[in-house]
Amino acid sequence: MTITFYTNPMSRGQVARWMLEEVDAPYEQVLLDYGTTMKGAEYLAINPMGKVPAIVHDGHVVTECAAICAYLADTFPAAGLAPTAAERADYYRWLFFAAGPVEQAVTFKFMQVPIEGRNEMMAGCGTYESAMAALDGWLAGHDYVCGGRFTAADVYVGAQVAWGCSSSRSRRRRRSRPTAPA
Ligand SMILES: N[C@@H](CCC(=O)N[C@@H](CS)C(=O)NCC(=O)O)C(=O)O
Repeated sequence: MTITFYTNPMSRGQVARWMLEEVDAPYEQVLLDYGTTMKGAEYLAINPMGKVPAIVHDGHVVTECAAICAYLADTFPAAGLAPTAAERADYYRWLFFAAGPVEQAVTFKFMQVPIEGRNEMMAGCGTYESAMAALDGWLAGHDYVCGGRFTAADVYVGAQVAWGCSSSRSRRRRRSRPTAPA
């Protein structure tokens, strides 16, 4: 059954698109605009957050990039991107770590919200440095997120790393941009 893929080309929807292509799923895309169709009643009935991406497959809605990656890996097993039983621990551990702590840490850093003092205990990501060190420590010793082969976790974790790198590059570019004369 064809998947309906709701997205905007300038969004995390590109992660879902990458995964749709990896599993070779039949899909049709619906492009939504920020602030208008993305917040319209029709789309809010699919994703009440009014955010992309979302997919609808066989009457089921899946939102959240990491969930979409895992769902597609499970639903299209011929692509071989779902974990085996032996790979599952590392797969879920780092998939959820990237969707939670890594995403939070990068977002706080991009927004220049410091996590200091006792807040570090409350914030699930700890500090940016601790979250990055944990991921870096794992990837330094492993070519893939789990099991020595490419899985859906590599799509998602890889996309999060690429997004983090591009966020910090665009922040540096914004900082170095000359200010317009008053
Ligand atoms: N946790 C969601 C985040 C989705 C998200 O924030 N998408 C942004 C685009 S990258 C969005 O749709 N923003 C539109 C808005 O909030 O109005 C995921 O991983 O899919």
